[in-house]
Amino acid sequence: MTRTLAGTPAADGFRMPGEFEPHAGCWMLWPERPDNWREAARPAQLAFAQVAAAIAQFEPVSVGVSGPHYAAARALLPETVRVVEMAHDDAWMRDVGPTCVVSGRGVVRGVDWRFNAWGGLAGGLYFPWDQDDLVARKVLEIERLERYRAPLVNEGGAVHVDGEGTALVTEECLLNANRNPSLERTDVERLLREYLGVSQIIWLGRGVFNDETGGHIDNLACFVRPGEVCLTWTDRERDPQHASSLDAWERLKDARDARGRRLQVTRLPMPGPLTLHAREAAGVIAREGTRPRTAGERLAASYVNFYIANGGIVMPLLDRRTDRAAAQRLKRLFPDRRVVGVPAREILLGGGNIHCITQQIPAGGRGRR
Ligand code: KQY
Repeated sequence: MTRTLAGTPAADGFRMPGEFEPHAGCWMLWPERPDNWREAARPAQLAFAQVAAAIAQFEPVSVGVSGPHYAAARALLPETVRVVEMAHDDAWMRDVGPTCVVSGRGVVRGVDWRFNAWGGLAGGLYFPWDQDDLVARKVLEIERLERYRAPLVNEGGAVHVDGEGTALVTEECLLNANRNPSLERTDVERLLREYLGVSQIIWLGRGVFNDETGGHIDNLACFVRPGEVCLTWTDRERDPQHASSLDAWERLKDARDARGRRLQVTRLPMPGPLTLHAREAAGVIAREGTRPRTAGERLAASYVNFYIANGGIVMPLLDRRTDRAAAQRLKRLFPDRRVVGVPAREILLGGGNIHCITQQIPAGGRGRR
């Protein structure tokens, strides 16, 4: 059994590295729920398999799959991908997996946040979520990494860092009463400092319109490198996203990072607007206690929801009208990485995208433990 540590990462000299720092590998989960994924999750499984194959070109990939789905997943995933039997409630490894931190000597440890399915019984997306809440611990056991159990309801998709002391978060998510009702902003900030090893927290307001996570930062904005952020954007002033992106832009332009730098901000135009088609909604089996899927509803589509791999960017393809421009902008932002697009509408239909279904394990140094 890997040890659960009593202290905090910051006190022990650990920090969360930026996603653009080297990885030991990437973890994913297998989509299975017929009340979230249409047609018994088969189209989503094909999309997840393509994401795993794309990332596996750059770094080792492991996928957690429930026992009944193991054989089918193994058959769909490339041989280079490790498939591990692992119970889970849904397939969002970014949120239920560990947020890893590293020390100056290259030791890697994991933070295991409390998970309540993005809002618990007051607006959460399903019940129960107890298997999801065990996933981070299981991944850390398999990776033989020591664990901090953080006293905060949080998800990996709710935080981005620059690896140099700055975190980017949204008020919509982290101050939502359905996560940590007893905590004030200052309490949340203290816990982020302690568990991410950051000293500066940049608060944006609302996330992407109709994002069922309650405004995750990873759909709205991310660090490209220290000092540089990309932000989902629309020029359409009547679009319900416009005001939130404009507010984020203004806050980012006013902000200073932990090293006192101003941020360079690049706008990444959104696809669409995209909406749920009737035949897509009809393929999801409605169940009490899970979020219903309604034809015509706006999808929280964003190109910011990409994964940074070792030497690569794996980005969602969402709209033929805008995919190429988004890929070109990402190529300019990441000139030293190969940009690979994966058709991702099926992932979007489940409520997130490529960043949300992946979680990196940092490379750390030689002494990983
Ligand atoms: O985007 C994410 N990080 C998670 C989305 C959860 C959607 C569940 N239906």
